[in-house]
Amino acid sequence: MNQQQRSALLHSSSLFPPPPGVKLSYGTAGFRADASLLESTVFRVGILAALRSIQTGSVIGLMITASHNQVSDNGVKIADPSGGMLTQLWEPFADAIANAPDPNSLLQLLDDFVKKENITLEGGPAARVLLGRDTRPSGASLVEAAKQGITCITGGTAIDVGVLTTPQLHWMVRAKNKGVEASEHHYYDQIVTSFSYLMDNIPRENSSKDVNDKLIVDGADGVGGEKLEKLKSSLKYLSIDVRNYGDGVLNEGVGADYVQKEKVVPRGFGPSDAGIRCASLDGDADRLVYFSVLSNSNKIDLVDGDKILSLFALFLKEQLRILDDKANTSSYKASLGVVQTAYANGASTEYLKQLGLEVVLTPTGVKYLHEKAAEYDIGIYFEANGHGTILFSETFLSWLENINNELSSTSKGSDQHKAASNLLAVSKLINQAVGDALSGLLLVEAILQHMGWSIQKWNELYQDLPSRQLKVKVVDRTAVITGNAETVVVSPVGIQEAIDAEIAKYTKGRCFVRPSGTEDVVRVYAEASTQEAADSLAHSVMVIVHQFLWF
Ligand code: G16
Repeated sequence: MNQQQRSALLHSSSLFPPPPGVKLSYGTAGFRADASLLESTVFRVGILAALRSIQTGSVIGLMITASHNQVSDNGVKIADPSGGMLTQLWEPFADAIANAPDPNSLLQLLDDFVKKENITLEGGPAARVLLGRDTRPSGASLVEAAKQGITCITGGTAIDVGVLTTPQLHWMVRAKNKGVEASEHHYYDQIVTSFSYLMDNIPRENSSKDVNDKLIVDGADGVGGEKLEKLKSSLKYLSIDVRNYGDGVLNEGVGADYVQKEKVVPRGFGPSDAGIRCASLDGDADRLVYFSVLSNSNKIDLVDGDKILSLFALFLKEQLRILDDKANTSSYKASLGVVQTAYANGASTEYLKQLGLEVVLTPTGVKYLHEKAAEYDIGIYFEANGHGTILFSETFLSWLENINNELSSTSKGSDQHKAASNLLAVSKLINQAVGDALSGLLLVEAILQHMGWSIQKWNELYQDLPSRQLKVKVVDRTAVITGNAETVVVSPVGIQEAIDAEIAKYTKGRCFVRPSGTEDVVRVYAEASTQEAADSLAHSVMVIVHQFLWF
């Protein structure tokens, strides 16, 4: 690192002192905290993004969002060249620089890292970072801090793409690095075109069945609702009523996280919506759940990420089966795998296994699920909270393109041709970079129309086991260390035995605890044969967590 670069780093970082006594960690999805604590962290993540861009010779993304968290929080995360999450190999360095106490120690860390990673700061490619934010009021000033971080690396360019959903930013990073058009307009163009294509391919006999074109969407008073309100007029065959698209407080009594955890209607919904298909996005539109309002009540029938996954799996499996029936093409046995976390309802995992699918569990966090799903030709991953997508391997996609071309000339319009083109359309509609509520919603809608299914019929695929999730405030959540895809607690010693003894009291009892990576709490998840039992198991385990961790 030359003297000019050192001075620039020392000078700029002195303008962004870290808040005293605060220790931050990159967590499940980047750094998250009260927005007032984040300027220094975001500035430093700007530097990190610039270094990552130089090292990879690619465009990197930096997103300012705290997604489902309350509006006073904010956060920052990096999108790698593929559009996926920052490589986990860089997370310890992200933690180290975020917590460096002063400009000199920050400079020392950067100097060592640049040498260790062979990052060429002079004469190599210049850093290019796409910078997006959600609608949080604190976002604009944090974007300025990020710009300072990016540009204090010599030659670094920050490209401010404004207010976007998190998945849109990830999509743009991926598109830019593939050398294709990458604006927000191109994102809409791609999803609207592939959605229309799937809708046009619907078997006629299904078009007038139980499913209608009306959908009500809760936008969480965030960026997703705002974007969908603009997008909806370009969607043929679908009539969308968007509620909560910006007038109320972000994520307060609204949004996918609220609906999934509380299992009640979000603000602005009520008994008059009973029976209608409804969906809810989270604050930055990377999660999606569906629900229907129960008559004369504020309760809902929740259709969560597990059921979205099951719907996608059924549809894709069917398209592969139809394609497989074709005898006169070079066959390709595509591997289809499903990835879930410990939060997946036990009934969903059993259902997916009964379909003959390979189901794998990973720890919570898209970064883990995505990595696993990428091992298949078609990897479907979903968290119960509605975060997920479908990944297609390059090898499978190029085989599919060839078969589709061949079928288009030999048997255009045949079932096999439609199956091949449906699969291609799904791969273009669904975000290949990260879970995306907008494109996920369009795929759900297209598949329901294909099946001719109402939301009630979809929900009957299997019966969820009753479950309960609780948050427990403790002194230090990092004291909880888990293993085996977060299904057991390794430390503090003795807590797992106490939890197991509690679980043994319940029919179909299952329970686990883990530290949240986005909020300062320990999460408890319990499942049992009745709602009362699930509630009681969750509460008993909450008491155990307090006993072991409130010291
Ligand atoms: C983020 C992650 C998700 C994770 C969620 C909750 O979602 O992207 O993978 O499930 O946090 O994580 P935790 O339980 O560790 O707090 P989002 O929508 O907030 O970005």
